[in-house]
Amino acid sequence: MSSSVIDLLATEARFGANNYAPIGVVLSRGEGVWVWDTEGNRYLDCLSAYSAVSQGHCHPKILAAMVEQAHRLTLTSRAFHNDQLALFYQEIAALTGSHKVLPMNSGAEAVESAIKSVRKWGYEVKGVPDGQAEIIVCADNFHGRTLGVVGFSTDAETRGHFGPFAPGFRIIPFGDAAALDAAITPNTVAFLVEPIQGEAGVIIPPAGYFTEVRELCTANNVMLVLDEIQTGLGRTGKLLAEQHEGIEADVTLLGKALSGGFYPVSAVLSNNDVLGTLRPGQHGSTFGGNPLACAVARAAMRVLVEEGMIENAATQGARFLQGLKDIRANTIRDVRGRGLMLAVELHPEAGRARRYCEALQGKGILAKDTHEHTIRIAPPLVITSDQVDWALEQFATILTQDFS
Ligand code: IF1
Repeated sequence: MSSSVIDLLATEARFGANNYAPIGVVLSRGEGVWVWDTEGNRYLDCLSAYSAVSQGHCHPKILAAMVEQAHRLTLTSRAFHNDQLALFYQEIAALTGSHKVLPMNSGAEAVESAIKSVRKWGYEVKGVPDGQAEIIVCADNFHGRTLGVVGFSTDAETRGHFGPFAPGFRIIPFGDAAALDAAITPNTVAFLVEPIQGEAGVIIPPAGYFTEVRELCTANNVMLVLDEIQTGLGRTGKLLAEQHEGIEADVTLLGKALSGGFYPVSAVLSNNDVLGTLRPGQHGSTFGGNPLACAVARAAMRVLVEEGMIENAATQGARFLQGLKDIRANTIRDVRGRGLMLAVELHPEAGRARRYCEALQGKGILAKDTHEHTIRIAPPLVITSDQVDWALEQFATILTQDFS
């Protein structure tokens, strides 16, 4: 590492809150699936900023839309209309089939907004007594970092010493429809769940789980809220992960790739009832729905469809998954994934996943460990067969080494 890079790291360490432990690479440029560090080394990005850069780094059409809009108008607040918001609504509704849209910024804000909305729906439409609304969530969930959200996390690091927390949440095991059935009460307003649990290690629920979940929610007048912030917009090889299950959520949360990584843009999508309960003055955001965000999101959605990225995620995801399964290495305990949301779980004796990610860095691949023993793999959806094959060679080399 050059002295200037060492200076950057030292300055970060000196002034920054110490809430991250990044891999030791300082990135300064990106294009498509590639990123470059300050020394000019190139890496295949197998994290895509936790799936936010699905369209590839610095996609030229999203960039052009952003620059063009930034020259004209960036922020008006919602005190006035802007000429991008209606077009954003129209296009996201057409893409997803949703009826109502609430634009926010971060993913966690979308989750918070959904919680507020389903509670309000519960009181005003379902008839739950005031203050009694219950929301069911799953163990090992990840829905963001705000106080409301970490309050129903089951991860000690995520929630430890941040309390006291808001009441009104019940936690059940993921993938267990009987547990949902047992947890629903007359005061249950919603079931909030990830279609595939990302942070938990890319956990795919048993086949048929979501069909049963959908039936239980419908039968009990409970809103099914799918957090598709990570799984949505093509990541799993379909526009929405719910399509693999043949179901439709009542409320869908999108974020991350909604802007192609240019800017924080999130959205709550719902049927008419849930977002219909919000009246002027009851919810909002200075930046939510701003013209720059809308222009960026419109371009990000357009290229996803026009450039066949969703189909490519299905095709290359299947190739990547099969290639990982074909690697014969006794370090590997399990390989799983859907589309380009993949994970390799290592045997605990094989050593920590972090070591493997550092070794991958040496081979020109950036990937991120999760939960000690799992390597998460989520490249941009524009990855080609040749790039997948090259990545697989690097994975094979690293996984057949022993870092224990
Ligand atoms: C970090 C994980 C990924 C999410 C789902 C909401 C949010 C996220 C399903 C909140 C965010 C991120 C945040 C990031 C780490 C990351 C993550 F490892 F923690 F689980 F992606 F896999 N719902 N996930 O995955 O969205 O407010 O961040 O925009 O550094 O905390 P946000």
